[in-house]
Amino acid sequence: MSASANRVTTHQTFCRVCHASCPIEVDVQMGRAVEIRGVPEDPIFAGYTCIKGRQLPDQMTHASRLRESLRRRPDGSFETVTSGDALDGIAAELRRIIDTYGPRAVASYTGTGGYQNSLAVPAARAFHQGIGSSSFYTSVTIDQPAKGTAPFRTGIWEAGYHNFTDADVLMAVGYNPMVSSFGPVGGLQGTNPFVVMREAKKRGLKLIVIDPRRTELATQADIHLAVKPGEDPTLLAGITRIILEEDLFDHEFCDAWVSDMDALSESVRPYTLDYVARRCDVPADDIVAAARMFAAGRRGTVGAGTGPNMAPHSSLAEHFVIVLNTICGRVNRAGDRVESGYFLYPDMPRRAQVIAPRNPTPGPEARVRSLHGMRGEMPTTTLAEEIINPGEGRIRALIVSGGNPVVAWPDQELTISAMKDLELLVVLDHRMSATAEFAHYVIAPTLSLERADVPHLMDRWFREPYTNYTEAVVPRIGDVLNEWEFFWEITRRLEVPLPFPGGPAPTDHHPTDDEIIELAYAGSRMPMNEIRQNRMKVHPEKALRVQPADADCSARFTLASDDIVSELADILRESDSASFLGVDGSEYPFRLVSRRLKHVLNSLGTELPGLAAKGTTNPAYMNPDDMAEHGLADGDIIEITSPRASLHGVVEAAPDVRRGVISMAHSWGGSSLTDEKVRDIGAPTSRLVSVDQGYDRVTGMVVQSAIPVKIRMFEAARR
Ligand SMILES: Nc1nc2c(c(=O)[nH]1)N[C@H]1C(S)=C(S)[C@@H](COP(=O)(O)OP(=O)(O)OC[C@H]3O[C@@H](n4cnc5c(=O)[nH]c(N)nc54)[C@H](O)[C@@H]3O)O[C@H]1N2
Ligand SMILES: Nc1nc2c(c(=O)[nH]1)N[C@H]1C(S)=C(S)[C@@H](COP(=O)(O)OP(=O)(O)OC[C@H]3O[C@@H](n4cnc5c(=O)[nH]c(N)nc54)[C@H](O)[C@@H]3O)O[C@H]1N2
Ligand code: SF4
Ligand SMILES: [Mo]
Repeated sequence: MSASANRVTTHQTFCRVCHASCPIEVDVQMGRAVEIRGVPEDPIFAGYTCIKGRQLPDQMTHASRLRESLRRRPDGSFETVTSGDALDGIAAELRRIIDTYGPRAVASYTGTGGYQNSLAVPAARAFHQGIGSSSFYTSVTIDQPAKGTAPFRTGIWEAGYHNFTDADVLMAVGYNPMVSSFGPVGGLQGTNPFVVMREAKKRGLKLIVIDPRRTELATQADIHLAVKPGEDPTLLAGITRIILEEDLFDHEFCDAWVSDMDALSESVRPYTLDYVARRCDVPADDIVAAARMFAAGRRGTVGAGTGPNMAPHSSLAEHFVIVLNTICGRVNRAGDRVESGYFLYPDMPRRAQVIAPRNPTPGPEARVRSLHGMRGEMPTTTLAEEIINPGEGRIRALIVSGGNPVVAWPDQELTISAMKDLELLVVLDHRMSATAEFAHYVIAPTLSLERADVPHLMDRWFREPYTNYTEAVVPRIGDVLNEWEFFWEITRRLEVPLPFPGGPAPTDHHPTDDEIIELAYAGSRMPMNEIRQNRMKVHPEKALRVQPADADCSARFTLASDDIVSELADILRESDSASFLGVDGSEYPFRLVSRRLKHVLNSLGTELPGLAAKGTTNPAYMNPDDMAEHGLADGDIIEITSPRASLHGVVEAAPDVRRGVISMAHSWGGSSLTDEKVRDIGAPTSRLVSVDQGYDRVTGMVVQSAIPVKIRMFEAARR
């Protein structure tokens, strides 16, 4: 071996384990990533990385990584196949299914793994366009779908709400960027969150956190409201009432832009301080203090995360986020600077005016619960039934791109039945996931360092107008395909186009990642060749500026439409959040809430020793007083029962969790419904979730947090 082959070269790229896109430097030796570091000179990340990103070299070469595709044999076992043979077999099956049942029978689901690749969602969308199937699904509709629908119901402020950077108050409802790197627009995003929050506090930011857990974010809060899970709509309606009653809202803005202030006041009138404090189990004085603190800020927003978006009445929770930001006038005005660059998308007007309310779910009708598609996709909460329920339009083939339905979709038992019922299940995953076990084909994908990419999610969330780009920094290991290549190869075989915004993918040659990026992000505000030359760069001179309203703009916000008013009345009739599922809350004294863990990304992580060292189960975190009352100690296994099903959890004491709550991460465990290996692989909280008992009428979102549960000792830890 020559000395030059052994040479270490260093490449700048960015991490794509999660959406945060932290810049990293990778040392490469003999075609392998051998070490990674943060980039201290990056203008917004300043060297930040997390434990997951630091495992990238191991992830690329670990024994668990699939380097070849797999095909199921008639006896149920898997054999390795070349990607070419797998693609031929899959295309033939898809042709048969389309010819027999029509294109709607072919569905795809892009999950969190796919979302970290800037081409996976555009390629899946293009595939559906190419074959003429509306059955396009992603994890967004089991995440926070109301974020996409609530604004259409009220009307949208075209210039957006205030930025985090110059906020003097922030109200964070059920999100925890210190662990998740996630924050809603206007909230703290995952770019170096600890330092950014410390500096914001230093410049005087007031922080209000609403969370049943005293989270890493809540420890920094000026006011922490440890709300009962599932009661955010009540709490936010109560805060709205105080702000209206004490006359703390922005009259000038509301007079100009809100059509129904009286109806709004009327709709929250029953949400009195006493009622709200009792129902949410939060001290009345703290609620008043939070309302006043928020209203007193000049700049800054309320935002909600997965907590309220997965709890009962999720659309209403997002609705009140908009209400509070609107009545307090926390909108960007003419001349204001928009903090993110939106460089990867076509330039859009940003006027200081309202876009009129419209139907939030204009898509095709699902075959269950009268739900409809939204933002170009269908609701994933219906997909298992779309597969199982007979009749015209039934889904027969499913392509899972970087997702893990068996542990992530609501109702695990139903999901497994659906996986078994499919005539064709293709899973693109670099691991033998719980879902891949059921596949007819498992396609081995490229991993991040083997792909070119742009930070397509963070582009709208970065705290600065910042751009980055990466080419592939290591050669591919094995016979692997980028997600877009899978769809390209399939459409070529089906002889249909793969149409991107910039035109169909070429078929006269094998395109490069960069060619497809050009097509998928065609018409971007910053041309792609310029983005490629602007890595880790802030462009203050290119920040978006808000323009004045059109003189003839007559659109106004509607903050208390009839359906909102009637849902607010429903809550008053429900005795507590369990009523939303049609069950008696007293039978289920605990609420199981979702959370994220630093060392995993949903189901991804513990196959790598560096992450497994931090824990191999998703503990059932409980308040020590609840544990004492139930005679429980750390390491005991409890049975947790919801109205739908039971699962096992390994108890761990957590004083930061309020009483009556079990805080447990999702997407753990395997395909067993009985959790024999709970200490080694955890158990999926999705098993406890029903798809049809308690669902949001607009989005179809189900109750994945604040799940009513009861517990009993199952097996004491060996002591
Ligand atoms: N009860 C309950 N249910 C929930 C939630 C909850 O909080 N509680 N959370 C919901 C939310 S927010 C989400 S987003 C969903 C998550 O739902 P999913 O996205 O379906 O689940 P993940 O476990 O994230 O699956 C991602 C898969 O992508 C694979 N992967 C990683 N990198 C790559 C890659 O580069 N290419 C490919 N092809 N694959 C890759 C991983 O190995 C993993 O198997 O679950 C939802 N379900
Ligand atoms: N390390 C790591 N990072 C991740 C992920 C991961 O698995 N690990 N997953 C990624 C994904 S898919 C997503 S969608 C984002 C999510 O990002 P976040 O929304 O920030 O998710 P969490 O950190 O779970 O924060 C949710 C918070 O809501 C609280 N909560 C639960 N129920 C309720 C409720 O009824 N009301 C209120 N007010 N609060 C409630 C929980 O206690 C928790 O602190 O994170 C992403 N980032
Ligand atoms: S926060 Fe996300 S992008 Fe950043 S290093 Fe961790 S996993 Fe990678
Ligand atoms: Mo998510």
